[in-house]
Amino acid sequence: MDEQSGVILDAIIVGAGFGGIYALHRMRQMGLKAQVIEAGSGIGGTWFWNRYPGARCDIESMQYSYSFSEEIQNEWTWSELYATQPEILAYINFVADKLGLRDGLKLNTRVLAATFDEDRAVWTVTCDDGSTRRARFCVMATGCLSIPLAPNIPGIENFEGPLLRTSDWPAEGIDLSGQTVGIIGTGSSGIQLTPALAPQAGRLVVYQRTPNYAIPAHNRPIDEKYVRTWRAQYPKRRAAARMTRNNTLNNAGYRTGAEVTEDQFRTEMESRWAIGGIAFMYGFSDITSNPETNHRVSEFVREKLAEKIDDPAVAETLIPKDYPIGAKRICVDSNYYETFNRDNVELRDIQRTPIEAVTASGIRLADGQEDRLDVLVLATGFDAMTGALKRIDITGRAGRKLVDEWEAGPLTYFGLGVAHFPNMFIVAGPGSPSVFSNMVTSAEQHVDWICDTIRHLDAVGRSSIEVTEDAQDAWVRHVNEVADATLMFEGKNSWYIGANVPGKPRVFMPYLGGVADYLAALEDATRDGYRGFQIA
Ligand code: NA7
Repeated sequence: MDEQSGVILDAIIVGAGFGGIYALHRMRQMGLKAQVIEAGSGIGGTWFWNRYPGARCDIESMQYSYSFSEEIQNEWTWSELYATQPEILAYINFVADKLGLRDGLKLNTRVLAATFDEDRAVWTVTCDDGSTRRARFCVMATGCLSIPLAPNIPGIENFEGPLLRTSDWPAEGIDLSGQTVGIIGTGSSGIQLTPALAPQAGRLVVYQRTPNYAIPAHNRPIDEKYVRTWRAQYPKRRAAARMTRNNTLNNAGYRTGAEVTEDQFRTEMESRWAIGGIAFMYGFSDITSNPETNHRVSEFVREKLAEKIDDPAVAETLIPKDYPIGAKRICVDSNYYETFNRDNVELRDIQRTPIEAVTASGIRLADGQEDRLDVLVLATGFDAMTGALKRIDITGRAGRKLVDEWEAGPLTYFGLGVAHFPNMFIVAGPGSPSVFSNMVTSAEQHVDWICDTIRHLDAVGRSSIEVTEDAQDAWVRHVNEVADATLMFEGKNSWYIGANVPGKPRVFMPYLGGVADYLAALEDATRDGYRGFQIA
């Protein structure tokens, strides 16, 4: 679709990740005129940009995939338990082609501003190529981890070698054979990248500020029998996943830590450790809310990690000790800790001995030690959840700016809409289960609700829907109350609470009440005449 001068679209969808692609499909099915605008030169969102070696999803591929089409579920065959970034990117491209969506995508175009015209109930969206488009609805499918952080590390601009970022790794790849490579950052990205680069690099130096807990993935190829079983059970399993806390089948335990004996506790932990992955965190119902249960689980993991690391001094630095497991986003690893047993890999504890400066040829630490590096990689994280939305100049009713409304933290109703911003929807945004769930199915659920809502408005001959301030205040209070009853504020520099970004308000952003209860509450409000929304 080309420039739409004079034409008012039904919807502009910002972002061509899983949410945006599904939104375009659903809207076209409904006969609506919609267009996706995407900054990247291809679709896939997170999976388009984060192409670093080792990048992989940590939700199982049979679950981290669209559920809306049986045909797609049966046609696409995943090759591994946890899909690699290239495979996920190939999958979303396969879906876009199969559904014939290409002509609804405007790539290489960044949305700079979106302004609501109250008199006509129309959004005007302005892009970085100077073009503008108008639409009745604006769907922000902008992603939760799409704005990389530019870390404030002194002298970084002086480094003369290649400076790479995990969040926009060169699409053509880069040969690092024999090079001395420094990696700053040991979150999920650093934890996946380190074991992937170590065999290739001549020497790898990893700069760790906060140690992370990672559960082994035990990734493996999946065979035909496994795929057949899943396909036969898909409807039942997808329905069961919707009834969980995170849209994922994790075989969640219903007992609290206090309800089990020490033997039962160990048996449960050992069996989950042997299976691996995020399901480990669902062994007991109160791991992230009860300090005692959490302490037992954290201790168990610390013991397991210590067994993997040969050098006790390295183990001392690598194993987290002073914050509860799960309070920082849990990582899933393949040989991360073991990689530090290699002769060509070194760990620097920059919490104890900070980076003094990046120099032209490497990194100098506060104790004067200097590492000469050929290549420096930043795996330093994102301005999560609110970053992408706050970078668009969004103006709602009466000239209100989203950046101002969200100055003290994101305000939403169900994570779907914001008071004073009529006809603007967010997909898997703050205030919804979002990053605490399977993002693909959560995006589908949001898009379904948005499309059903547009259908409802059209059916009753109304042109706008807007969250009321009262409903928003009550929802935000509820989101905070649920988070306050957990250990989530104790994670060191956690992006869940904005603590990884200097100056960002410390607010727990995703909704922790669980997908099943969330969907039930949303359905209840919707059935009750869109309670909490004003329709005009
Ligand atoms: P994360 O999890 O935010 O990790 C970023 C890492 O970078 C983390 O270890 C940070 O240490 C470190 N960091 C950030 N800024 C600095 C500076 N200035 N100096 C030194 N170290 C720094 O991002 P990821 O990309 O790994 O993962 C994001 C999500 O993607 C992940 O949670 C999954 O959901 C998938 P810190 O912990 O702040 O001390």
